[in-house]
This record gives sequence, C-alpha cells and structure tokens, in this order.
Amino acid sequence: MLKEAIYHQSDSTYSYPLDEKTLCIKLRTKKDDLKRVILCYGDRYEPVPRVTMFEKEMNKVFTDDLFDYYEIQISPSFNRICYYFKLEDEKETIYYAQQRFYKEPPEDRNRYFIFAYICRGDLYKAHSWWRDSIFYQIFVDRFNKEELDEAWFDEPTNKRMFGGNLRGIIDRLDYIEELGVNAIYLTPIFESPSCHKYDTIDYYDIDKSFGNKNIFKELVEKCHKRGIRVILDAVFNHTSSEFFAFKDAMKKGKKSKYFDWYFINEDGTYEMFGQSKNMPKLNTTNDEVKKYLLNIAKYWIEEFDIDGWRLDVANEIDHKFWREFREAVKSVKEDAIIIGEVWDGAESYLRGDQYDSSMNYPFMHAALEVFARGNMKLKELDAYMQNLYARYRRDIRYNLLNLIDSHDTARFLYECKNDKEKLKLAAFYMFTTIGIPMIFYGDEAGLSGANDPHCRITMDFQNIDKELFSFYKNLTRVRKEVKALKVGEYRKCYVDEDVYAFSRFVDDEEVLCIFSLSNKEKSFEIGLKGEYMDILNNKTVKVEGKLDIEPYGKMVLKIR
Ligand code: ARE
Repeated sequence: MLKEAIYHQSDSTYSYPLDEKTLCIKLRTKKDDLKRVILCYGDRYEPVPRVTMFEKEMNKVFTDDLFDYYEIQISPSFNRICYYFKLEDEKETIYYAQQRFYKEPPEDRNRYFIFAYICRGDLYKAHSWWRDSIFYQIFVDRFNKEELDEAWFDEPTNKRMFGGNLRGIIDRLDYIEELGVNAIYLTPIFESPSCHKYDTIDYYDIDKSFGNKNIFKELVEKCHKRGIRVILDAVFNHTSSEFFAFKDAMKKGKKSKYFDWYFINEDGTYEMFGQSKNMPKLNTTNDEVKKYLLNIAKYWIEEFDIDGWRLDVANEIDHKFWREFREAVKSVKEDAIIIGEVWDGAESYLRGDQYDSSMNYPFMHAALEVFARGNMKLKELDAYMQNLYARYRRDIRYNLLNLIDSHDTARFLYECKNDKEKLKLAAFYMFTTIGIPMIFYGDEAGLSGANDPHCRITMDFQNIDKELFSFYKNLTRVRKEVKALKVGEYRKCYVDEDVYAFSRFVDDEEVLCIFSLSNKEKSFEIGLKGEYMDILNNKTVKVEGKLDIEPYGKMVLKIR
C-alpha cells in the first residue's frame, strides 16, 4: 500500500455536510492500490471509554492518472462525529486516523479524525432548477434587433455597435424555447459606452441602445412564463472611467469622498482591469463600495425578479466580498444562482460559502484539445475530467457551468476548422458529462469566428444551419428527459483511441453514453447483452457483448 498517496482532510472538500443529518467523506489513495476502504465512525461524545464504531464500505467514485477517490455519505443519529479509515489491500489491513497509520484499530478517540458538529449555518443548498437548466449565453448587441439592415451582417469589430437589444431577444423567445434551453445569461446590459458594456456608467439603468427598464421587465416576465430563467452579468471588479465616483475621485483627489473607492496612486495612475484604462478597479474592501454593490445585486432581483448573477472577473475580487455578496443575494432570493467567472480551478470559491457554480473553462480546454485539435487522447480526457470532478464537493460538481466557447474565446466551430462533426461530438460530451451545459448563442446555428471580436458575430436567423439546430435540440431534449444526466454519478466503462463510453447513474436509472471520434464504423467490447433503447437516436440497439458504433456515432443507451 502506498501510504504517501493517502490523503484526507477533515472540514474540507474531503469532509462536509450535505444536510443537517448527512456527512460526505472522501479519501484519496494511489490508483488501483486498495481492495477495500471502510469508513469507521462513531459518536465522539459517547460517554464510555471506547466509542462504538460503525463501519461502512466506501465507493470508488473517481480515478484519475495517479489516484483513486473513495466517497461515502453517512447519516448517523449523532452529529458530533469521530472517524478513521480501514484500508485493505491484498497483503495487509491498516488504519488511518489523523495523518497517522496504525496496525490495529486506534483506541484513543483523540487520535481520530473528527467532524466536530454539523452546523446549520454552514449548510449549503443546491436547487434543482439549476441542474434542470440548459443555459444559453447571449451577447446582447449581436443577437437580434427589430429591423435588420445590411450593416447588421458586417464583420464585427471591437468598437462598432450593431444595435442588438432586449426587444430583439423578446422577439426570438420562440426560437430560444424551441431550441430547448431554459436559462439565458445576458452579457452586461447596464448603461455603458462600449458595445460589450463591461465598463459600467450606471448600474441602476439599462443602456439606452438595449432598451429600458420596462422592456427588461417584459423580457423577464415573458421568459418566466415560458419557464426560462434570466441571469445577468455583475461587473463589480471595475467600473467605467466615466462612472460618477471615479470621475469625482480623479477630479478632487484625496478630497473626494470616493477617493478610497479605487486604488489611485500619488502620480494619478490607478489599478485597472488588465491594461484597460477605461476600467478602473474598485476597492471592494471599502464599506461604502460594498454597500453600493450589494444593493445593486439585490435591486435587480427584488425589482425585476432575475434568477441569478454571473460574476465578471470573479477571481480578482476578495473572498470576503463574495461571502457578503452571497448573503445579500440569498437574503432576497434563496434559489438565485451565483456563477463565478474563473478560468482555472475554482475550488476556493466553491465550498458553499461563495459561488454556486463557475464557468467551467477547464472543461472547455479539454474539449478543445480532444475534439477540435486532437492533441489529447480519450484516455487522458477521462482522467482529466475525473480529476476535475473529484476536486469539488458532490453537491457542487453538478452545478459547474460547462461551455465549449464564449464571447471571450474563438467559436468552437472555428477551432474545428469548421468541421461540424467535431463540434457535435464536443456538444454531445458537454450535454452528457457532469455539469450544466451552456450554449453560446449561434453555436447551434453554425456561427463561426476567431476570438474577440470575431466570435461576437451577429445572428442570421434567415440562415440557421437546420441540421445543427435539430442536433442541439435533440441534445436539450435528452438532457431534460434523463435525470441521471443531471445528477447521476459518472463511471468510465470503456475507452480506446476512438471510442469512449461512460455511464451516468442515479437511484433506479442508468444510461450509457458513448461516442466515437473515428470516421469509420467501430466495434468494441462492452460487456452487455440484450436490447437497449438509444434515447438519443430513438431506436433500439442489439448488444451481444459487442457494440457497433457508426462513424462519429453518439448514443445514450438506457440500461436501467
Ligand atoms: C478589449 C478588446 C480585446 C483587447 C482588450 C485589451 O476587445 O481585443 O485584447 O480590449 O485592451 C471586456 C470586453 C473585451 C475587452 C475587455 C477590456 O468584453 O472585449 O477587450 O473588456 O476592455 C481574463 C480574465 C477574465 C476576462 C478575460 C477577458 O480573467 O475575467 O480575461 N473576462 C471578463 C469578460 C470579458 C470582459 C472582461 C472580463 C472585463 O468575460 O468579456 O472584457 O470586464 C487565460 C487566463 C484568464 C483570462 C483568459 C482570457 O486563460 O487564465 O484569466 O481571462 O486567458 O484572456
């Protein structure tokens, strides 16, 4: 047994409450090293010299390149818990408690791991509508407007405004609903001089080129009537340099009551987003700034009933601010979703006290390497994804917002050199793996384009790629139909150079998701016999231990 690989940490993503009665415990070991892992747990206040220990075998839930991850949920009748692990391999059985190994079960309860108390105040609640969602990201200036002119179809630039607006979105709700998405995330809509509106001038008003508050209210109401949620972009890292507080601070210097709202140096320079002078960075440790921003966060929920916030540049703002932000948002709408924009691991924000979700760019990077560029093998994808999921609490990993492109990246189709088969495979994986899928407007219609500004191309509703649209529509249907895709466990079943099969399962439902990267028909061993319904293609499939899959095939077999 490789002891160096064994890891557990109490009160962390390795040990946390799922509800007032349930604790989830995780343990990492070397890959393929152990035969059995048993959690031994008891009441740490039991008034006898030796605690009565209960035993429960843990399940191996993820395996990456180097490690296995075991997980178990326990609901003891006591909530002050002490525990250790019993580890068995072919040769020996040892015990692991508080970073030490023992040959016999340790007797001294002070040596055990403890979960001191399941505190109500630390509980985290994920809401089912999040996992039932399929997101659609809209870059407002480029989606739709009432009357299209020829200029609408010009190549996008950084500066040019095309005039897309909120009314344009309302006019296309039928399209959005038909696609099957049920949540829209709008890039910023508040008053701002730019086409992207990430430089806010007034957080309390809708930019005039997009519409006004009445039209926004109408949009939210009409979306809600159709069961579509609305998420807005919270740009709280910086304001526009034209924002009243910044202007005042620059004009009056230290005499300005807004001076401390920003980070302004003696020589008049200041902190900003990236190199963007028009985006001075806000000081979110200043009480007035905090109050100001938290009121905005509540205002749009209370007055317009929006369903959540996507947080811009989320990882350049302090954790302390986000904790208060969470409290503020949840105080007015408990099931509002908070999604941070973090391009790499977001573990420190996703422990239940800050965001509910993050834009899963690590997923996008893997999807690009596997499907678009062919630089990553399916075996590596499997290990990479299992590692990614193992890093998050189980009640949070299902909230991750999966994407394959956005307004900040090249379009996926462009990355595939416009090979639609590759885009479809990536989309299929996005819809069947753990996490919430998000479609960047127009991907379903065949839009292509390099990074910003080219990815922010206008929609052409007269020239929708119908075949691609129905492919996406089918994906949204399956995703909505199959509970296991929303909250099911993930297990690799088969992988080779071309074919990847993994199961998603929950309670009494299990589906086998399979895809092939090959342009030839393939046959592979899957260890199943019988007739199964392929829910994606609506036909029954005969399996005799071996399964045939078409070139670029994709299947969702209902096996339970
Ligand atoms: C504009 C031009 C660009 C030009 C840039 C430089 O369009 O072509 O390169 O100016 O001056 C908004 C607009 C952009 C605009 C930008 C600056 O949408 O069009 O760019 O403002 O004026 C990092 C951040 C991440 C950020 C991305 C862009 O971590 O938060 O960079 N994304 C958000 C929004 C953007 C928005 C802003 C922030 C600013 O989604 O749309 O830009 O409010 C790695 C790193 C990431 C990095 C990522 C992309 O993977 O790990 O940290 O993201 O690359 O660079």
